[in-house]
Amino acid sequence: MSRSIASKWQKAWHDARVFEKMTTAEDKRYILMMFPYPSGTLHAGHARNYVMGDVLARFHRAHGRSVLHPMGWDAFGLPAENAALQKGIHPAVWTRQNIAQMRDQLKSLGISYTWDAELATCDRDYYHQQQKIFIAFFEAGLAFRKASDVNWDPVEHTVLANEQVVDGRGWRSGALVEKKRLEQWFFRITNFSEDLLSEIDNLDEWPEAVRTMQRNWIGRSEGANVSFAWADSPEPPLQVFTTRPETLFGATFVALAAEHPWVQRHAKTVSGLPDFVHSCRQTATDAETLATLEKRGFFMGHHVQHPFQPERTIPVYVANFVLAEFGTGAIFGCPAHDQRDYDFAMKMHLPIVPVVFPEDQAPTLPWTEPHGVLADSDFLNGLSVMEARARVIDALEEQQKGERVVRYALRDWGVSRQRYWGCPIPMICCAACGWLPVPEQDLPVTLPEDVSFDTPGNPLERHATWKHVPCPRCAAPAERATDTLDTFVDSSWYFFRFCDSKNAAAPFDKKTVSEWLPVDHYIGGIEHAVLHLLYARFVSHALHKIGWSPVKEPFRRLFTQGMVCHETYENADGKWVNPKEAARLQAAGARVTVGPVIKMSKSKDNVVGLEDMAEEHGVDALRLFILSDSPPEKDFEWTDIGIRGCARFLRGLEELIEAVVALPERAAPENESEETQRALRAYAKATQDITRCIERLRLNTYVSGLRGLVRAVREAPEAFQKTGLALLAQLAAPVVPHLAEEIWERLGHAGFVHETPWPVADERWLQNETVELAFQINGKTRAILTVPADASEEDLLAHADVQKRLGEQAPRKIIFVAGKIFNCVV
Ligand code: ANZ
Ligand code: ZN
Repeated sequence: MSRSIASKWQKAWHDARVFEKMTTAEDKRYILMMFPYPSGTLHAGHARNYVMGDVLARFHRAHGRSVLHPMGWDAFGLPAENAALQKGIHPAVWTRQNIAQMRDQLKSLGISYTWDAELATCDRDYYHQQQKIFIAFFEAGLAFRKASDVNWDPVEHTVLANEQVVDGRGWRSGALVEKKRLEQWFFRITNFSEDLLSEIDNLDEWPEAVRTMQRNWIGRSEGANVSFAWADSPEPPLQVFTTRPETLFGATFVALAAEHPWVQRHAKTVSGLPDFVHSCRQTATDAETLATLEKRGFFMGHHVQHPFQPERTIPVYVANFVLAEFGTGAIFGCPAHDQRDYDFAMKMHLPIVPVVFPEDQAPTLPWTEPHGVLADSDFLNGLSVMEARARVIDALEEQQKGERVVRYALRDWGVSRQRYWGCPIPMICCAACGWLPVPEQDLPVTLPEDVSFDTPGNPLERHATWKHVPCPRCAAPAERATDTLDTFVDSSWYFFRFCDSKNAAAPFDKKTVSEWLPVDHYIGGIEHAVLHLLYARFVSHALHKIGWSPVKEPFRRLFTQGMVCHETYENADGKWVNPKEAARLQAAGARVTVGPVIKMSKSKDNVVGLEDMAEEHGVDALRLFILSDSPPEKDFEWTDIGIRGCARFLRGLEELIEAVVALPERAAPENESEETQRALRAYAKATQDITRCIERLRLNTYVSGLRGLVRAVREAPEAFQKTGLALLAQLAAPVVPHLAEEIWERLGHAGFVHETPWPVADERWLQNETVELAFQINGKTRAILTVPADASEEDLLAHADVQKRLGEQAPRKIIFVAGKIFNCVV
């Protein structure tokens, strides 16, 4: 039955436009899944995510709430360009094909999307509006140009993202990557560091792990800027940033970044320096490389004075581990208390002066823990690290030799990409007038179609005519930006657009989005805990700042689902083979080694095709299975036995339906027998439990609740089986929607089960319900009590068995888990 009923009901819902109605009732739910990259096929990981969202959407609709449950495509990005390169298909064609295919797959899963709101970030309408946002940011000073170091592939003449640098080499050319200074577009996310950090406190429906990751990424630290006067030059003092100012008396050198202005000024006058500076540039800029880098330095021949001991002079170096873009681009080195400084001092034979001593253990070098007692530190002697830190900063401020600074690790967001398949940056550069936005009437700046991908570099830069335009102000020949926006920009405002996706005049209307935002349930993978979520939060904050958005924080509740995993298989030659092939080989008696259960991935060939599964077992079985067994936040193991089990359960249910539907109509008996009462109690209880499970996203428990209800229907007196099945249809509709409609229709009900209100448990049957409870004294079970489900602590203490066993003893503490244990500690 399953296969044919799926398409039957999908068509019926579609024709009746059951899920498109976006009337905004008072009570709304905006249910959003992180939208996918259209890579071509849906895998089981996607399916789990989308089925979860669908359960919520259907559940809330049944409560009479307006539900926005949209789907779209994060459609720009590099894979499309790679496909173009490898297969000679235009990125747009490749992307559109994939979208069509994945849309069909989602539709065949019966997910109740508000398809009216569908969008793809590569739609002209979408990036048109995004260009307006860019210009608004530019006008508000939130988009700006800055020179920064990039990874440069000297063979392909192109900038590489950090993830395109593999072992210090370009991923495609294999050439050693160089550091290159390039002017690019940035978003000023650092203006919002403080706000983005403090608002995390209010995101109390986000997983704690994600909140911590966001806090760490923003990385607030308090420290000091310290001035070091030159011992041998009248130039203004050198500014140094430190987070450990209390170690100042342990300073034995000062080091500058190769790009530090002072170094640049002196480069010509110091022999050997230009070569050293040049050699510093030949390394990638990613953090790992810098941490593990072999430390190298160049003595500048100059000294500075210690701020509190002017007679003490300190040598100044240029060092390859000092970053130009962090702090002031200069440090004081304290080898006794910092690993990098220690490595550097060992290499350069510099003194190591310990000033912090751990209290209850022998000091090791370097001692990098920020606790202990200060010594050999003048007025700081005897103070703890924290006391000394406050004292030394006060002294620096009093003597005007430094000041307290709050720093954030967060850097401004570089949004330029030297790529074709992205949103063109709507800016024009005129030699006389500088950078100007493309005038509104000339938007959108569209991508030219006649481009080739067979030569390295940026096709937009190479295109014969595209970049040449007149200056919008003086009409002189000028050039447009040939960079496109980082695709993270596309995905950082799509949830605004979904609320108002047809708006041709603006990215969105403030009033319209205020009816829907914030998103009530945002569901996606933990891999987006930092970048995507932080960028999306930033864009909301920025849009709020310029008055466009009604909210600062876009996502009220965040849920990160676990991964879908599968066994891995190796054939006799040690090659990964997919589960289907493995089964075939095993059946043929060939050797197959079963490997660990890991996240489904193409590289390990352990992905199961959704279409095969739906074909073989039915869509509803697939939907039911993917939510069963493990809680949604945990990883889920896809097994053949599991999906077969679900398919068998649904076949059993179909048989039950046939039998019940065939029963003659009979009036319910007047008096309620023991059996009847048991059935009605089970129905009421299932209603209550299932409702709670869905509200709390305990979807695996929801599935077991449905199994329990089917059992209750089987055991119910015949006169109550139809009522039971009707209830089942309603309660099961969110997860097995096609079968639910089928049951509803077979029972002779008109309309869609999806348009009936969510059932409410009959209080009468809940009150009489009893549960079994282990009564313990000091953790030892003394009796199993049968008590009303809503019995309170007091009720239990008054229970005859409890009284008898406790006797004179009064419990000191009571541990009470309703429906499970009642433990009295005496
Ligand atoms: C002196 C000192 C003594 C430091 C000590 C640490 C330990 P975190 O804490 O990771 O935020 N630093 C400052 N500017 C730098 C730059 N441009 N490039 C490389 N390193 C730089 O890093 C702050 C510490 O990193 C600062 O505190 C500084 O070294 C170094 F026992 O100052 B510290
Ligand atoms: Zn001009």
